[in-house]
Amino acid sequence: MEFNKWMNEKVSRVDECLKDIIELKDNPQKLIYESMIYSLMSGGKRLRPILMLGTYEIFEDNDETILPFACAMEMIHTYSLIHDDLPAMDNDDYRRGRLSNHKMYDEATAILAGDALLNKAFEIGLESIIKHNLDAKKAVEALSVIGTSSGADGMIGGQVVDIYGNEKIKTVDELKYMYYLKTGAIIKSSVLAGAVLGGATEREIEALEIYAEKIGIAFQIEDDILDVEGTQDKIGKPIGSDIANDKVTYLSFVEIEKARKDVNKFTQEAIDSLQIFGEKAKKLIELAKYLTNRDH
Ligand code: GRG
Repeated sequence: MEFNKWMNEKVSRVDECLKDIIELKDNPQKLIYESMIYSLMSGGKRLRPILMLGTYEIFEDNDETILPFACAMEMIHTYSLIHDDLPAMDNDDYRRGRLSNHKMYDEATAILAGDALLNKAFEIGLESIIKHNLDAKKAVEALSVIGTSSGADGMIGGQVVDIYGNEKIKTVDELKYMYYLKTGAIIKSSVLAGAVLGGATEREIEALEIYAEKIGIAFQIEDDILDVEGTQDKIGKPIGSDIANDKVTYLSFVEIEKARKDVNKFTQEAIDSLQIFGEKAKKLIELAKYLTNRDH
């Protein structure tokens, strides 16, 4: 199937699954559901679920049973964006061209919506083991990888380093470490959860680990480039905001032309790591190119 059609089909199925999971009911806590749905259904690209589904496709044809895991990834990502926008963190009034969650609702609701999305992610993953009669060992391993990548030694750790230690970053390797935790870890766990659920061998996991790490760093450098090029306003982030805030980014260490070359280099290394899968990795190859050629 042609790549764009494949992507659109995956996005629709993830959207449908998310809608089924977060159902608006007329009960006293309805507000929390409204707030969760507001951010979950606000035009995210669904990159992490698609990475998981694309990886799983290397091993299995029918991804219906792992859709809840893919949705779990999107819920964790959405929670992180809601909390990242809060006044205590990045203090952003807009996200994806719309009011951020705490501006649309209020801070308490935004904090709780993020918390509820994080809970829901693990709830649906665990529920699906029973509902789809999944291999419990693989499913628990996948959830464990997802949990670690979003916690203190993953995304939350990266956020802490960025908030409290950004100005102390002195080398490109220190910056890459922060980026790996903050952005790369959940990109990697999206790929690895798909691999574990699909029954990948150790050698296959190793190859996919390299793929995920390389696309993660390429994706983040591309984000830094987009920030100075002024295309970030499309997703509601003020143009050049990281630079204006004197934040250390990849462009604090290298010229923009070199940064562009590095994006291409890491993308190519990601693609090269997939050689052992042959034709089966075609979608992951396309995804690597899509992720790092973003004006979307
Ligand atoms: C609050 C625990 C906590 C963590 C926040 C993800 C994050 C950590 C902060 C977001 C800030 C940021 C701009 C990170 C760079 C990675 C990035 C470009 C995220 C946006 O991901 P996309 O492009 O977003 O997949 P969409 O809108 O498509 O879902």
